[in-house]
Amino acid sequence: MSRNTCLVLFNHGSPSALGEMGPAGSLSSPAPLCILCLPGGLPHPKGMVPEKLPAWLQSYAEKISSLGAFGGKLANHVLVNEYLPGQGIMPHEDGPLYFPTVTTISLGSHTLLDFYHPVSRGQHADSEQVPAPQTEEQRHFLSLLLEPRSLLVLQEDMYVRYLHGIQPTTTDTVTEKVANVAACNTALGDELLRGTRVSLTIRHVPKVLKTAIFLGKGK
Ligand SMILES: O=C(O)CCC(=O)C(=O)O
Repeated sequence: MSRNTCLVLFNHGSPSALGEMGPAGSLSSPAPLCILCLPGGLPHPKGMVPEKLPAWLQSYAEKISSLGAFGGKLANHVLVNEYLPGQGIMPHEDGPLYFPTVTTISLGSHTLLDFYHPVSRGQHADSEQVPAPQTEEQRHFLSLLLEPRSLLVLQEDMYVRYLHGIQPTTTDTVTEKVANVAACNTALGDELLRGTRVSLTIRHVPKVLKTAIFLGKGK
């Protein structure tokens, strides 16, 4: 295994690239376990240290890139998360370090990916900006059912304007908020029991360093 490969090392959380996401969870938290992140860790604002993907991941990266998902560029970053039933990921945005398209292959179980309006800013009479009181439920406006062996391509407004997250639950109810029911093997009102899900989040990081030697130099 190369230096930048992390295997079963950390729970998904914390990095500054992830907009409104909360702090890193402990291993007992309802956050997924990151079982593989290539190159290791999240991209650095100064640029990502490039690393060859293993052949099995490279083939998915190439297939998805050939669909034009990354504006003609090749995917160069893959995050593999494992979610046990009851685990989810807090509403977050993926941030500006990635090409603004995220592609996700779901394996094992289904899940519901929920979309949220960002916390809106209310305007005071003295023009001071204050967060409007909104619950997460009020901000949740749409969900997508991600079936096993499906590929999700998320871009444009769904990437840049809204937050996405997965509820830490063991059962999902198919409600009218699930926008892709017609395309799925399910019906309104169904209760779907979650199993273990592994997601491959495949992205393109535009800012890539030529060599690791630049990291840590200067400001
Ligand atoms: O596992 C998923 O499907 C979502 C992962 C995600 O939102 C992320 O890595 O930013």
